[in-house]
Amino acid sequence: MVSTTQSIPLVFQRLTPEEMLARAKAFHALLDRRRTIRHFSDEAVPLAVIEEVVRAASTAPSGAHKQPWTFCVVGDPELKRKIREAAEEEERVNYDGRMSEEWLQDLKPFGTDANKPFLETAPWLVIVFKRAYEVDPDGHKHQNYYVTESAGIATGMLLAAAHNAGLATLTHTPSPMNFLAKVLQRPANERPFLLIPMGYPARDCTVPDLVRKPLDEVLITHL
Ligand code: IYR
Repeated sequence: MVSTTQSIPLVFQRLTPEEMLARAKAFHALLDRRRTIRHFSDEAVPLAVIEEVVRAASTAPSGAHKQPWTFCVVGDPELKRKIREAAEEEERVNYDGRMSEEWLQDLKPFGTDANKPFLETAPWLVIVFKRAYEVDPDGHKHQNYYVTESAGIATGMLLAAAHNAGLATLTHTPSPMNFLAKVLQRPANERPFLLIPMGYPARDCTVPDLVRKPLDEVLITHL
């Protein structure tokens, strides 16, 4: 028999058009102040804040509500050191020939290189794993659906929640990322998706003077 979930009344706050527009504008203004940073302060951030941020991310919609994600939160200096070492090893190969000339040129404005001190400086590293499938204790496997889309949405919500909580982030992809599953001893069904250092910006933190695409470049309206 197909199991069903009991339906309950939706809790939904209906807003006036004026409230909708005001809130949409305020939310855009909030998100527009989010910047990826690469210079973190080593100041401590309460774990309780990170936990709430992960809780917010984990409200994301997902294929068949399988919630195919695991968030590893790392504050242990020894683990952070291991992660930095492994990431820098991969990045040295990337910068020394695995990335194309065009790619290296495209990265010039960001001043990135194979050194990743932020992996030790930031008080917290949040590593998002996508769960390719589920495994019962008896070894029986179950499918997950739209795993990449689901993990991507959850990660977007994680970044927004962190920013809203007053934390800065970096979406880091030290590819290939398999070393993260090894260092963090994750099971075979979990695949590293993104590594996100979280914390306060360093006092002298600067960011590239980027311009976001205007609405008419990203929006096509069919009336
Ligand atoms: N993973 C490398 C390279 C890198 C790639 C992209 I695309 C970026 O937007 C930034 C960096 C690194 O972290 O240096």
